Amino acid sequence: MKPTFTEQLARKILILDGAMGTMLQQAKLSAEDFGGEAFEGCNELLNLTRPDVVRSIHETYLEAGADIVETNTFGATSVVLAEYDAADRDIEINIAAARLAREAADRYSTAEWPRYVAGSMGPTTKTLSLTGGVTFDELVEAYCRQAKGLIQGGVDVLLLETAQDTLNVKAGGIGIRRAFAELGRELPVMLSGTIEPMGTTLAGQNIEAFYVSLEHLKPVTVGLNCATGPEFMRDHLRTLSALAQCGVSCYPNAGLPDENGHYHETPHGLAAKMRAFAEQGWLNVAGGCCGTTPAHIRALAEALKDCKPRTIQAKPVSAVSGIEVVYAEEDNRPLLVGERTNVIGSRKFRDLIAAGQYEEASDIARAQVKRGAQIIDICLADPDRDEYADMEKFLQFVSKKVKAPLMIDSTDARVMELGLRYSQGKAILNSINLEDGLDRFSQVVPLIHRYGAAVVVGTIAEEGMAVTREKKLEVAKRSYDLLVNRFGVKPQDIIFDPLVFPVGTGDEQYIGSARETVEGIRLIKQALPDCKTILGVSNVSFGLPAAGREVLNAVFLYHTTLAGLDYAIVNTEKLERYASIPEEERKLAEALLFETNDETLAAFTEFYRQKKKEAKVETSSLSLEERLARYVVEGSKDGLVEDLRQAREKYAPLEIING
Ligand code: THG
Repeated sequence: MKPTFTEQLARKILILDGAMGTMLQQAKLSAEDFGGEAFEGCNELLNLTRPDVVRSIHETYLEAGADIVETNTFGATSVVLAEYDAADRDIEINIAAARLAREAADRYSTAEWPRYVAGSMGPTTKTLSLTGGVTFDELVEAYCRQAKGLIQGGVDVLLLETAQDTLNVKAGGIGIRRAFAELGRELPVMLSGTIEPMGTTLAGQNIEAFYVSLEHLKPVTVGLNCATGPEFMRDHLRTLSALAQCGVSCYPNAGLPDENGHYHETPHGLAAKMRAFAEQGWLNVAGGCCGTTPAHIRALAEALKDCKPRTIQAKPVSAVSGIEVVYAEEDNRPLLVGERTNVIGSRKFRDLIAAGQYEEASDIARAQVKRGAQIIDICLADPDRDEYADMEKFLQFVSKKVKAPLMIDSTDARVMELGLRYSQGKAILNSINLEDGLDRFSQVVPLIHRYGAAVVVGTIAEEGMAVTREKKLEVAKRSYDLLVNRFGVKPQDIIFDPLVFPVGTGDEQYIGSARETVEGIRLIKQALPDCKTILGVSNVSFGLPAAGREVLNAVFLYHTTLAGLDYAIVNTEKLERYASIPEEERKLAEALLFETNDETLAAFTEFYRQKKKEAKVETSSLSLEERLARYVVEGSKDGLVEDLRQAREKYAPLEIING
């Protein structure tokens, strides 16, 4: 029996065919061949009007040694066909194209050398992250229809290629799964992205971010095509090969095009460069894109015929992404999550959102990143407002303004889903727990599988919030078992939050809770080493004098980090460095954290009340000139507006600027 595509992929480096477009150009087709002048240039229509031409191109590539031929359907989604007023012919075109390729492949297929058909699915002419002009759901629908046509026409594998925006690919992946469900049949899916000469996709991601953002689609291969010649793909391919938990594909253009759009890489040149990749052990699928011809594919097949296919060496990583990727690793703990884009946690942010000043509100996210935030927590759950509507508006701004991964802080699964539909990257859902039994898990986990995401899991169960270390561990283990074994979540995508309670509110039930949280982290990390941990660090200092809060937060962060903390939600603009905290203050903070009682609380509070008074005296004893200098040197803005007004009365503008 003929081996399946996936079986054959394990046996050899599969040779994918070369360009379709170049070959069609050489066929010197007239407007009539396309079905009239209005359709000239719509290559996909040729599957219906000139099947003989398309078939013979497939055969030429099979003859040259291709294991896989691609259907002539790169632009055969309704979204693209609409440009020729042919949107409603999408299904018909895809079925016909798949049949043509199928017939050709079957004619060449033998027991010793099986041939396969990949259903080509291009990026369309619109991108969700950049151009707009199409909605997420429209793309899902268009890709679903294309996939159904291709599957019905008999392809072996679907190939989402020349991806420039992972949000389009996510929509494509959802459309494909819908097609599988409707047809009751599943095929493997290959993903191939296009990295521009500047080193990223058009939408800004590098190959790592690209992979991390799409891993949830469980592709059979991920790789690179188009854009450039092979040499520019070298570093991206090395990186991808080290990361990917699936096969790796590469089918470059025949070099960079010249000003006339011609490609100059020779068959021999392309084959030699690809062979060098194969010798590094980076390849499972190799072929050609724009400008490549049957001669290129023949040379490639010959050059790779005794190279071994890549085997997966990499361990699964724990990573999230926005436009940029962030790895959660032992050596970069704790990752800092900016807390200020939170309507509950920041009055300033809340007021900006309430005033509809989304641009300014998203500047807060940017400021957090500028001061060290690697991820941005976003909460728009203002009880007086429509969270869904606010989230939708804010995401449109923030997704353009920060490259960092987003953390969607909400209890509403609809709001979480919205967040994922605006993230080209792999976001974090914050959070779920067992408070209402399995309800939250069953609502949110499907989103993780559908869009790709990591998830924060609070140690809260039906009986309430876990306060002791043992209870935190118990709830974490129970959640893990359900999430991993029942819901199919990857351990690397689970981030446990063992909960932080305030130490300064005098609340009896939380006495000793800071130590329990530190030890809870230690126990969870020991028991579930593939999972990560997170804390909302600033919770610990609720209600304390502002000057002391950041010191307490920093000291708590230090101890939780020693215990293994992976992510810390903090105000990165205010975060104190532990090492620069004077010993006296550190001791006051440690006493309050770990020996919480009336005396340690009073000592801490008194110290910072006093300190604040002294600080006030200090600045007001400075002259206007000294204060102005301080704004520049320290970057502080307290009192700046008033002092600038005074300065303007005293000096000409140039004098202020000059000195
Ligand atoms: N775990 C997880 N997510 C969380 C938390 C957590 N998200 C929200 C919160 N806790 C973490 N974020 C904040 C944000 C702000 C503050 C504390 C925690 C804060 N804000 C000032 C206050 O309330 O006093 C507001 C000051 C202002 O208005 O500017 O302290 O634990 N998973």
